[in-house]
Amino acid sequence: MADATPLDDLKQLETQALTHLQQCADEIELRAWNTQYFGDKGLMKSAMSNLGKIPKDQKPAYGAELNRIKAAVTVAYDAALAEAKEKSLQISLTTNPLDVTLPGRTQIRGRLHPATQILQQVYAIFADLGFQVYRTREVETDELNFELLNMPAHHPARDMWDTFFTTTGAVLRTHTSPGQIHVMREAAGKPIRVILPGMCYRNEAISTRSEIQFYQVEGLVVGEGVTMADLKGVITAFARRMFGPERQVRIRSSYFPFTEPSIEVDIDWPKDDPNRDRLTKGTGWLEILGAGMVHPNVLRAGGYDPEKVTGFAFGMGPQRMLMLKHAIDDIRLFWQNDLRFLKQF
Ligand code: FA5
Repeated sequence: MADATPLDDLKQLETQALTHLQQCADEIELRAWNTQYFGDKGLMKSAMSNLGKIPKDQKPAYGAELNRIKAAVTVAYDAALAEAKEKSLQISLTTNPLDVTLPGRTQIRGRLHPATQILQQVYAIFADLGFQVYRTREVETDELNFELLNMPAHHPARDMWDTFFTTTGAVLRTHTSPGQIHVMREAAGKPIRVILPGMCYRNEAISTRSEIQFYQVEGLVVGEGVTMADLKGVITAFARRMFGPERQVRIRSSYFPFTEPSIEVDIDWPKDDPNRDRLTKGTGWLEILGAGMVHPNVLRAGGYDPEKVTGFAFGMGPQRMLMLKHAIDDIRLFWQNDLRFLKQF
């Protein structure tokens, strides 16, 4: 048998490449095939570099045949690759069908926490009544939280507020009332009409109506001739705007060491709510605020002369107000961060 000629070798390379190509099952195998034949160290490349060793008279025929084979094999490869891609597309469409007619997923938008929303409503109403917002600190001294509010050490009224103390003897404010002293000292004798919103802390039993951490909004008005009638007017105007004219407001006399006389204000719980009795302990009313005429000792502590000016103050619970507005049956829902609750506002 005669020795294989260089042209025979090329023919054999073509047959081998095409047979190999047919055996490739998918795109990955096809790409490997491509590297094996057309890569830098591939078989087609080495056939090219053989050209130098071919006897001169056979070179043109060898070159022409090599070009023909390269073209033919490339066409076959491109066809096989296109077919493999189509096949994998069909597989992904049938195993993972995409229904473009389905409605899109709705984007969940962020929103303000209900406690923030009610605070903003409170600010808006008081802004219309001419009140400015003033912020004061959450960690207070015993002096500010109690003493200057007419509660010296051992005053029994301190028991009205179960207090968290820090390791250095400071207190987490139990109410926003110490802000009254800060404002008066800063206003230095000028008339005052402000609200002071902020977080308060009490070491007390948690219940459906009381949390250990809750918002209050303090109000303070100081000036010449400020009377209890002004306090009543502001509170009822506020309640009308917040709850609507049909809801009832009840004003009761009460006691706070820093006001004299003192009152508390209740709003009637929604009448059609089945939880009404439980949440109002059978009374039908829920307390939203304490208030009164600023005690002369407190005016003096703030640098004002009680012979010349008078004032009123109030401290309200915005979360209690939101409970009343929407018949929310448990104040603990506010800080549980359950999206089912939060999404309703
Ligand atoms: C006070 O804290 C007084 N500083 C209010 C005050 C200010 C009186 C100025 C006079 C002059 P009281 O403890 O009642 O009072 O709280 C006032 C309001 O805060 C309550 O009516 C209630 O709405 C809210 N509140 C009180 N304790 C809690 C609590 N644990 N959880 C949620 N809200 C509360």
